[in-house]
Amino acid sequence: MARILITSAIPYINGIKHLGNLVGSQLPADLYARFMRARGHEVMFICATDEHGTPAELAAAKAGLPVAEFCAQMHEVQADIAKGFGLSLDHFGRSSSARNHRLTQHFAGALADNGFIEEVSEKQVYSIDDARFLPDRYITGTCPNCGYPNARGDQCENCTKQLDPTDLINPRSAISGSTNLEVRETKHLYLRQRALKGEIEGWIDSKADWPVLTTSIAKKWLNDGDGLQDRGITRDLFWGVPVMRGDKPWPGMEGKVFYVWFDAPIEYIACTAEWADANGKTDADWQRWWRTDMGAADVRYVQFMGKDNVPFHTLSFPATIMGSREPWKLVDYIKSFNYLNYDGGQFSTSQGRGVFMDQALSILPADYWRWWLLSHAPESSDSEFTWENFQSSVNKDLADVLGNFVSRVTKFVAAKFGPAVPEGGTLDARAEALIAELETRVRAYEAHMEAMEVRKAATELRAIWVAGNEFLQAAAPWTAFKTDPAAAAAITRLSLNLIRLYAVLSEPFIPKAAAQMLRDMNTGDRTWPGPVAEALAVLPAGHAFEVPEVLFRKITDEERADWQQRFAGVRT
Ligand code: B3M
Ligand code: ZN
Repeated sequence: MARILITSAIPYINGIKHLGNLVGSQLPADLYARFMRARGHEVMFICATDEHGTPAELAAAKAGLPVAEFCAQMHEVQADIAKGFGLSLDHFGRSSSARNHRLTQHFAGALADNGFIEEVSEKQVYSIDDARFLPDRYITGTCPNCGYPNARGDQCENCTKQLDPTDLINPRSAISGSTNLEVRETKHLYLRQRALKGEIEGWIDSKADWPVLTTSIAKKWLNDGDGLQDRGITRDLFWGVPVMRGDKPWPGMEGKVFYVWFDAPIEYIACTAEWADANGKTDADWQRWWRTDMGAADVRYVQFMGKDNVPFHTLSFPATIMGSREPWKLVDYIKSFNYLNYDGGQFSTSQGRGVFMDQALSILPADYWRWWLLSHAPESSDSEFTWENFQSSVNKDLADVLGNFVSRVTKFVAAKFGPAVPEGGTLDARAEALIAELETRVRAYEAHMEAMEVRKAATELRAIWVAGNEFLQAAAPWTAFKTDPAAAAAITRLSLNLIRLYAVLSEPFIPKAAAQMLRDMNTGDRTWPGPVAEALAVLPAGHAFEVPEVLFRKITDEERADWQQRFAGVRT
């Protein structure tokens, strides 16, 4: 049994995430966590809301709420939605927690003690009309790298380049739109990432097994001309973790806060401490996940995120950890994702374009979305959500293949034999061939899941469902029953066992349907299959079951057209 630490990029508090965000972080992380638990490993699956920085302040101002109150409310909203999607988090924390305040200040202190912090007097954009500095997202303008006209002061969402507000061409205030800006002197702390470049590079080079998407982005920002820059880790903002050197005041830094991207990844650690606090555990209980001197040396740590978050996780956060010279766990594997597009354009939070998590759940149960999103995960390239594709995948894979199999088998057996696993007969050559095929497919499915090849895993799972359906069609127990009821009994005994096996295998993708299938099969046996022949003999003759209600319903053309229209515009 291994110990596996899984973190998903922590969603900003400023609004409800769209399906593109979900499929690039929380959802595949959940898939992996569920699979690893099913295999008997000890899993810690962590996510939180990212509550600091300009996005939080701007959104709170828009909502007319004090920022702390806005964050508390939005955290609850996001926690409910996460639950609605079946995300099996061990803890959903908050980056504004006391734990994260202390830990962030601790890291800054350790970095300073080791000479990796520099105080820099720098020029920041000041808005005369707004009477304040405009860090990060308080300012927008044209990206100097790619020319995108709506780049934010911290990063261009078009080309993923990390920016400084003074880099922007034609800058304007995000609060007032004012261009009445000037550059003023202000003092900030810089993390000397450049001094750690060799170490970071050596570490990235040692990760030969990382996905190309992850390493290519990391190397790009490491080596491109102005590659790894020292970065400001403090801001002139009101909301955030106050700048302290450990638990001591930091002279000259009064009234400033740490930059959101400095404290956000530290929340992965702090959140695990929040988990311990919330569950009556000790510090040693969370430290065994994070401190290599406390047992974390044999933890495997996997992160999930969209490609725009890769630079921070391959360069900045590792620099924080390495520069602390303390034995914190570094990530072992980073699974990153491309973008999911929406119906011929982009999903966009700022523009309210696409389907958002709450809206999705209001029209269909989570499993429908989970299946489509995961089976179309943007792994090797961007992928696209269209309503036609969504309708046809759900109707074919879930309703026609899996749902139909379950319903045909259970209804037939209940009608002809009564609602229990039938007795008699032996497996024929066709059944043996099915078992052999499933043996190969189940092992392939496991391998794809281990490797976090999400689409390949989904394809294999679908093939596993299809194999059962084709077997049932060819074996035709309804025909056999007329002449040879024992043969029909053997076929359906195998098929009822297949339902249980499907529930176990499918649980990481469609947990609610899987739970219903197990309930209907009247079993709590969710043992991951060893040899398939054994897994298909778990439910013995005489074992009672229930005929399920419809597992998956079909999406009608009218619904599709209706939703297509309803979600064509912009969310207000
Ligand atoms: N909050 C990005 C986002 O919500 C950002 C990730 C932080 S991971 C430490 O899209
Ligand atoms: Zn750009």
